[in-house]
Amino acid sequence: MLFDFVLLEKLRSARHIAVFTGAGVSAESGIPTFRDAQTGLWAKFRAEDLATPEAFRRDPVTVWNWYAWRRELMADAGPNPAHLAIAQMQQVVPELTVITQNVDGLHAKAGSANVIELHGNIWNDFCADCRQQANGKEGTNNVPPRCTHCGGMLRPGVVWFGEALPADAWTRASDVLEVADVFFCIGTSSLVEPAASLPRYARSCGRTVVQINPEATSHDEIAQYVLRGKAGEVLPQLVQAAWPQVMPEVP
Ligand code: BJW
Ligand code: ZN
Repeated sequence: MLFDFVLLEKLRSARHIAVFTGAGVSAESGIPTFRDAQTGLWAKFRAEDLATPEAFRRDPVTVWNWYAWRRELMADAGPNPAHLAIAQMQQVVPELTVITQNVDGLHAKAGSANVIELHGNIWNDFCADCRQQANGKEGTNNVPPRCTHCGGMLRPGVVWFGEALPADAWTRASDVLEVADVFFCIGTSSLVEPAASLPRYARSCGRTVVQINPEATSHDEIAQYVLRGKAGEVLPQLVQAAWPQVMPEVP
């Protein structure tokens, strides 16, 4: 892929780069997205039955087991060339912040040091009653396991529909937009609020917005650069073009 010379210059001179990611970044690791036709989770399952606090109250066993299945998929998955290219950019950009909607922890596994998880992390269970973190100390004989503190049911540490995003994560993400020179928006359908408003906010703050996605999304309109393709293919090529010293040539 050939890249715009001005974009490459903007990347090289950036002091701070923000990388906002969605499920598409982990697709090439074998983790299903949510809304892709046929392969997306919501093509087979109903979000209302699995990813809301009401669903957990109604049927905690089904919800717990669905997340246990997702955890198995994620435990077997490793970072793909997109995660690795993002982590490699840290070597050449003075500051790089990943703002992710993903709950799989693969950015950290790839070596990204500064990751803001807007929708939580699937491995961080906490008690649905007293909200105490489980820290692996849960009683394992029950489904869902019980809180050692109050006996309440544990739930996965993700943000469900109708729940607020972690306040500190949201504040940190908003602060990054104020200072980042370039804002990447990668592998998200940009349909879920409030995260989907971040690229618009970044643009209104005067940031250079770069969208990477094989499909069109509403954010194509606000991005100055739209790179059409899979993140695991486009990102390594882009990093190689901008900073040949950090990445060997991609065939
Ligand atoms: C590739 C690729 C490759 C494929 N390379 N790309 C305003 C308007 C309307 C509604 C709302 C609103 N504000 C709030 C709402 C309600 C709701 C919402 O947004 N609903 C809309 C869907 C209609 N939002 C909420 O409820 C949020 N909470 C909230 O607003 O609280 C308010 C509140 C305040 C105070 C007190 C109480 C409440 C919470 C949202 C939580 C979302 N949770 C989920 C589940 C997480 C746990 C889990 O994993 O199970 O988060 S839903 C799901 O969607 C998940 C994702 O993080 C999120 C975003 O999905 P993402 O990442 O964009 O994935 P996809 O599948 O949609 O897209 C994949 C993309 O990748 C596609 O574009 C592909 O083309 C692309 N792709 N292969 C690059 N190889
Ligand atoms: Zn508890």
